[in-house]
This record gives sequence, C-alpha cells and structure tokens, in this order.
Amino acid sequence: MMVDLFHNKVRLHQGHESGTGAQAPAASSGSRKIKVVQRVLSVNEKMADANRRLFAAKRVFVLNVMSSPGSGKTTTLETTLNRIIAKIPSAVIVGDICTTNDADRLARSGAPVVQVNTDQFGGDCHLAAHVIEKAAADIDLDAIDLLIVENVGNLVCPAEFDIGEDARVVVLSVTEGEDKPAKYPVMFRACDLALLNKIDLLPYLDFDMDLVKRYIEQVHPGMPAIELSAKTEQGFEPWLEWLEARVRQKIG
Ligand SMILES: Nc1nc2c(ncn2[C@@H]2O[C@H](COP(=O)(O)OP(=O)(O)O)[C@@H](O)[C@H]2O)c(=O)[nH]1
Ligand SMILES: [Mg+2]
Ligand SMILES: [Zn+2]
Repeated sequence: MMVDLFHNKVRLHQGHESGTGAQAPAASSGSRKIKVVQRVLSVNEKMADANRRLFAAKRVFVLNVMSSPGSGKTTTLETTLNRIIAKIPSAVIVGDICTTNDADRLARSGAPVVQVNTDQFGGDCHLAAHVIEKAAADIDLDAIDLLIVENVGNLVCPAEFDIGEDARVVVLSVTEGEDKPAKYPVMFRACDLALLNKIDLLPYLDFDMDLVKRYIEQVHPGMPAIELSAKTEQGFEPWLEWLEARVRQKIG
C-alpha cells in the first residue's frame, strides 16, 4: 500500500523531473521507488533553498496559500490585498492548471500579479520551487515586502513542495465538512495557520466549528485557526494582524 502511494506520487509529479533535470525511472522494486521519491524531493529542496536565499537577500516575506479548489483563496486574497496594499507593498504569484481568471481578479488590487498556468508543465497540481523561481524573475522584488503565492487548488501535494516560503496558510471553507483536517493531515501539519472561510454561510449548514478545530488540534497541536468570511470581511482583523506581524518580523 505504501509503495503504491509512492508510485502514484512519482507519476503525478513526473513533469517536474524533466523540468529540473532529474529522471524518474520506472522502478520495479519498492525500495527503488522510495529512492526516486527522495531524489525528486531533494531536487525541489535545493531549488527552494535558493529561492529562500533570494527572498532573504531582497527582504521579501513569502506566503504560500493552499486549499482545495473553491474554498476561497482568491476571494480571501482579494480582500486581504485591498486592506493591506497601502501599508505593505505586495505582489502575487497565482497557479492554476488553466486560465488567467484569478490573476485578473487579484490584479484589480493594484498588486503586480504573475499567473502560472501549469498546463505548460504537464498540468501539475502544485507549484514547485523552480516554477516559483521563474515567476519571481518577473517581479521587482526590491519594490515589495510581501509575495503571496496562491497555490494550485489541491489539499494533497502542494503541502509536500517547499517553494522557499516563510509561512504557509491553508484555507478551509465551512462547506467542505469538518473532517478534512483528519483526511488531509499532511496539509494541515505543513501549515502555520488555518483560515476557516465562508462563515457567512454557517446559518445554512450543519458545520460543527468545535469539531473542525478539534481535528486541527489533533493533527497539528497548537496551530491557530481563524474564522472569517472573505465575502463579508467578518473576522479579517485577527488574520491581517497575524500576517502583518509575520511580515514585520522578517523585514523589520
Ligand atoms: N458565501 C461566501 N462565498 C465565498 C466566500 N469566499 C469565497 N466565496 C465564493 O466561493 C467561490 C470560490 O471562491 P474562490 O476565491 O475563487 O476560491 P479558490 O478556488 O480557492 O480561489 C466563489 O464563488 C466565491 O465567490 C465567503 O467567504 N463566503
Ligand atoms: Mg483561486
Ligand atoms: Zn502535485
């Protein structure tokens, strides 16, 4: 079972191996498959370290925002940018398999936005470090303090790809069910903060807020979770305070 999971992962991310110069040979034994995965991740880790050094030199705080499709990453980021852009010069890299819809929405805030369409990279379901490196080359890093990455909508593999970020946020909307932190623990363990979005819809749902917070606490003890609505902006103050404090901590 473990081996099958690893095998799936190698196939899922094969597009990046050709992109980064590594090969993912079709391995037949379980142990060889595991070696391939380790090599894939270490190539990404080296690129992520290079990104991290660049962002440190440029004094840019990098936030990686992840979630399943439709939980409200773009809407949350539109509101966030509108509220902070005057205080914190920011730019966005947004990843989708296809379309520039999210980039068009986010650009209305006035922030420079780079859209990555992963169909050029084999339709990948996450952003890897070398993709961020290329996208960041199109942004004037000297002009910004905050670089937000809206990752591809997916609660699984984006959590496993370090992109050189300083913090990771997972958005979970109340329409997705309380059990998602238990079902996708790798994502919730990898993050520093959970945003529980769409609370304006709670009156119409059976969503149990205490239960989702218990699941989050089980998989990642101590991780904060903030309830908010990207639509009504209810609950945004604690989120913006968290973000601003983290940015200031890095850039001074
Ligand atoms: N009611 C409600 N709808 C929301 C909220 N945030 C996002 N949405 C809606 O959810 C859908 C998906 O949002 P989007 O930001 O595109 O999600 P993404 O795929 O994670 O970027 C859109 O129709 C949004 O208008 C919210 O706080 N409340
Ligand atoms: Mg989006
Ligand atoms: Zn992926």
